[in-house]
Amino acid sequence: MRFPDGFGWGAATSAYQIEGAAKEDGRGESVWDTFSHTPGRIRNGDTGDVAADHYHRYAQDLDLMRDLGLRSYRFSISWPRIQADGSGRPNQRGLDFYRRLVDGLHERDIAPMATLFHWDLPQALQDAGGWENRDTAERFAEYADAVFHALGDQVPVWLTVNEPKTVVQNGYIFGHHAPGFRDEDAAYLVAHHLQLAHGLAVRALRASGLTGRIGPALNLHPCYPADDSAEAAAATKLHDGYENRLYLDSIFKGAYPQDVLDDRGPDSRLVRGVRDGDLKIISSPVDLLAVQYYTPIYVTGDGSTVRKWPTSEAEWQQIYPEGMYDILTRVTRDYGRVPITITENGLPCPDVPGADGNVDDAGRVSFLRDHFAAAHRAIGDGVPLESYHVWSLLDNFEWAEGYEQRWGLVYVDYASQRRVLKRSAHWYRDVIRRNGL
Ligand code: GCO
Repeated sequence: MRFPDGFGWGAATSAYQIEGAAKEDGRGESVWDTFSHTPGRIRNGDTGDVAADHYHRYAQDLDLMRDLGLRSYRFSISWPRIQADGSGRPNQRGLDFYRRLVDGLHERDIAPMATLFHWDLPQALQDAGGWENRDTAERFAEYADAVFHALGDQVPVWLTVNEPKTVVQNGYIFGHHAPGFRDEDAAYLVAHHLQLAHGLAVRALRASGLTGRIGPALNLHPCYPADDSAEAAAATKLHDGYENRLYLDSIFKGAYPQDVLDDRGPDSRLVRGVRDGDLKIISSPVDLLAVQYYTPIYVTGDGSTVRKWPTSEAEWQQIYPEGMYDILTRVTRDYGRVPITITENGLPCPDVPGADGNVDDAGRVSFLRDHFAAAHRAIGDGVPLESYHVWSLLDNFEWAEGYEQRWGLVYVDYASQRRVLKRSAHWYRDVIRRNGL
């Protein structure tokens, strides 16, 4: 099974999950600093203060990437490193770190792919209303502009907002991610402002005169009816609206899905918050779509969800490689042949080094093999998929789960910060070398 020549095999991380160095070189606080330091929010009271200490060990981590043969590395830029309180003159020391990282990638022939926002909103902006405040989208465009000017000559691909849906659902509906609210009406206004931020960043890149490509990073969930009833079919359609079309239709069709708007109602903060011209901004043409696929969703007639497949250590994740094929082909069918990159796919495994020091994550190898095969089949059926980033390069801070779940190709011994290539990393290196399975 061979992939197209030049296929971009890669791995992904995000700033708060790996960097540590929470107080260094002028970095300000983000909502995740606040949230993780709030007792009871994170498993075992873990925080990202040190994480995988990547801020100090990035050179060694770059060497690991080279040893793996990665062709692409997707990372995120920490907004509070660039603007400690979310506005004003950029912090040169923060920019310098990413400059060193990007230069180091080029020296090793690895293409950088930079995400502008992976959830670490400067706390000062949260104090001013966060994503409920429309002004935050404007602040984001200014921050993006500063980053484009500092790094744009060396970064070929930009991703705007990582998984807006997760901020909406986990941050504002369920409350188990920062900022930890439970306010559904606010949540969908937040969705709009995150989308607006995305569109304004796309425009800022175009206005900069730089040649880089840019797109959104969306976690998409194929939704299936849990049974054959008409009720389940109808509930699945609306569920798909909330999970997928709310973000895809706005960006690629310039309109929010009517069924979701109707379901929110005319008095909702979402419907009242959309101003003339907003959808024009949100649907500013993008160069690519980044898809993150982890799990399918099965919907019953009453709109609740059920599981059909075994889960990983993450109880929300059912292992279903066909879902990868379904979501990729569906996006191409419904939204046209925009180039696609997979920016996340992976699973947590119970990774423990054996007596010989090796980490035998056989489950990750078979998971990745099956998902690569599904992606390959989608390419064969016409999906313009150009790259694939495994989540994650390193074990890291898995948000509310702290350090308990290990998602990396590379094991991190947090006490010593020693890195060990897991069996899956060795296997992946061979996949990349052969450009296939
Ligand atoms: C994301 C993801 C990552 C997670 C991964 C495993 O939004 O990009 O949430 O940050 O660590 O998806 O849950």
